[in-house]
Amino acid sequence: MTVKALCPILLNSLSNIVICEMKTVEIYTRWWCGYCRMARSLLDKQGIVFEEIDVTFDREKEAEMINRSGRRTVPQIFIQDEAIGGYTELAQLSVTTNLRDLIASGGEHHS
Ligand SMILES: N[C@@H](CCC(=O)N[C@@H](CS)C(=O)NCC(=O)O)C(=O)O
Repeated sequence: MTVKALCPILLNSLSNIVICEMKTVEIYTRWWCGYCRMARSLLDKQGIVFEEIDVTFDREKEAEMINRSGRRTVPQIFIQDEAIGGYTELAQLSVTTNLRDLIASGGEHHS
């Protein structure tokens, strides 16, 4: 799924805001999870909009997370359906890659 969003860094010559497509960012969490808090905070600080899926009391979504990621720990983060990993992997990725560029249309992620 692709979300249409305002891309604030792209302005055309007339200073009109250009609508661009951003990659979907999803994060599976549990409410008590410290790594989830850190992952949300990192994304928030970079101004990245994400969809949070709280699996604390949701066995179906938890099964979906395990099925998609092959992992049982939270958080599990996906960028445009690609499994990024947990907070540790997201933090590492943010050191080597500009996450905002990554999620902007045309951004590439090489793992
Ligand atoms: N290295 C992982 C650590 C994730 C982790 O340990 N998450 C805890 C919650 S904060 C968890 O899911 N624990 C339950 C378990 O290990 O089964 C990351 O950075 O996401």
